Amino acid sequence: MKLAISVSGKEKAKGVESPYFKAMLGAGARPEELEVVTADDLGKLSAGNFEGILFTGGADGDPFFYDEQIKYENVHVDRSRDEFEFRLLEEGLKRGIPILGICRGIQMINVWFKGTLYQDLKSDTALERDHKQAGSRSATTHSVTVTEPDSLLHGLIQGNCRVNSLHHQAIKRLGHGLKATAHSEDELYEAIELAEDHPFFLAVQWHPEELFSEYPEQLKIFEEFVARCRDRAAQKENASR
Ligand SMILES: [Mn+2]
Repeated sequence: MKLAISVSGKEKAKGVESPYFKAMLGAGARPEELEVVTADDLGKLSAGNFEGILFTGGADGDPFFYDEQIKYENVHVDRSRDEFEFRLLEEGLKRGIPILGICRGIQMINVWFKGTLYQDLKSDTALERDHKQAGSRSATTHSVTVTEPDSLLHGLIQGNCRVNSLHHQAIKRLGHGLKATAHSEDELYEAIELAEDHPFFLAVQWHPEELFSEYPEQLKIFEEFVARCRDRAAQKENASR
């Protein structure tokens, strides 16, 4: 089994100390099953080489992709990473590869499905809560309610859970072909899934990789993802016999 973890260059430098890497190990993946990839791999990478793709946090998606100019000074983009991840996502969808998105991941997936983003929650909304919490990344600062009973997330987290919040952007208009499966108290989209069937397709706005060691329901997200990746690897193995 080979699983791609798409990260920023900064995250890649952390190597096995990356919380994303640790979360996948915590969920039962072996180190040799994980491949950390960045935009530098565009061109030599095919999603077909993987049984799963994890899109992680990082820079803001370029508003260019939802037909806007950058409106604020605190919007920092990385267009080459956007292009790289769109390519991976498109192929992953076509091939039915399990996909998990985190933070930037949920945002870039929504943009790929022709959705839009709030470029900066403080400037674009009147929300009282600051979704970019100060202090520890593993502190939980708001709750999330699973609002769609017919969803993958409902099988993992029934009702609601406490999450961390490390984002200044968020989904504004939901993309076509997606369904929202969880919301914050102040009505932001905090989780999305594909409207149609897929082996595993989930993206969340919070950072479960900072919470999994303390909160079992957050670990379940990674365990379910790894299990579906293993299913896919087994199917491929059978097909090649
Ligand atoms: Mn939040």
